[in-house]
Amino acid sequence: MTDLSAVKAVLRTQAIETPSWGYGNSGTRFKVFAQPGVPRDAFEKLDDAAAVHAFTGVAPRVSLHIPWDAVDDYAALRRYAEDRGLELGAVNSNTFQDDDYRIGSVCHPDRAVRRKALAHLLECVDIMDATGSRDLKLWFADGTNYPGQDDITARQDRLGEALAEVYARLRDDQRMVLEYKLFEPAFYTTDVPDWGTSYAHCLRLGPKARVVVDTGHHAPGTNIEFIVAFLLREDRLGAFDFNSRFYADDDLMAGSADPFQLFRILHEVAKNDGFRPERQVAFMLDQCHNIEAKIPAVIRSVMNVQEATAKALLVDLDALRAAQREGDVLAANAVLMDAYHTDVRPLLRELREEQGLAPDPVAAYRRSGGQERITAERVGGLQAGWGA
Ligand code: LRH
Ligand code: MN
Repeated sequence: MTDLSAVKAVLRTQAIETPSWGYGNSGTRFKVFAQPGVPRDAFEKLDDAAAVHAFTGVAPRVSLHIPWDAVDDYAALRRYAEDRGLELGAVNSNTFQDDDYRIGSVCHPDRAVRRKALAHLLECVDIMDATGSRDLKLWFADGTNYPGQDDITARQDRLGEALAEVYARLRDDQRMVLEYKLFEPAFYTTDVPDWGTSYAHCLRLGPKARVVVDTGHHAPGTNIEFIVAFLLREDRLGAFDFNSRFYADDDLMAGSADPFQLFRILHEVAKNDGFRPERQVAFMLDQCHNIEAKIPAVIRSVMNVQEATAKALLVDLDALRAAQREGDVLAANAVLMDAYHTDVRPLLRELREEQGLAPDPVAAYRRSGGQERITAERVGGLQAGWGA
């Protein structure tokens, strides 16, 4: 039988990093819908992230995206965050929104364009020095759309060269986490398309390089928990970008499309001690709230990750391993399904009350009038968004 106080101990220390861009306007190529009360700058995004942390108690860090969150004084941004009980998390580079990057950034055939992209990556490390962030998060839109457009191997050489220069710039307390994605915006080759490519580059670079698993970046039917188990075994799982999808990189609320998959992924994390701080796995959300209100959507997503985590921690590992040893297929599967079918909401409500929080954060936020207040206050100015 699983010890509930041990489960609560892990849940109490859980830290889910929320994306600054999740509070801004976002959309698809068809439309980016503006919503009332959306932040106009990085400081207001931090205010919204602080609201999520205030109601959930487990969202103490915010990921930044440069230049979407560019400010004149990053030390001031850090103080602003700390004054609100927040930490600044991963710094995300952006080499996918400049006309010069039409056929690539660090993989571009033109050395001058590669140098420009590299300069941006190095600037992001300078920003990390000021924000106190540990992780440089790298996702490259780089790829090709047609066979023959460019040389696959040459592009890997260019990528490796840029990553090595960035790696050399990292302090000992800093890391780079390399994100892969099967396709989009490139539709023939993507230069970091899968976990194996990211992992191989990380191995070449060194121990400060790890892989980011974005749950929306795989071919349909991919067993993501296998990738997670493998990377944990190799000590190369750096971070998750949690979201969910029905089709492609839909970036929907984590756990909303496939809560069972999120549970299976977090079961591999729990079973391999991935929640232990010393394993240094960052649990981040990477979502876009194209049609739904942003702050309640992030609160709901944090709760979905909490619920999947609680269920994963409730798996009776002794019973599971006994059934696996005996080759008792049905019994082993039943142990996992028992945990998955456990209603953990009473346990989480109790935990929140013990932490002095309202048992239902979404309802509490609605009652707080926070949404009405920011809608009334944030009038005029340019709403934050992807700027795509
Ligand atoms: C790319 C991605 C990446 C971020 C972006 C907002 O699809 O997952 O993590 O840079 O979304
Ligand atoms: Mn992502």
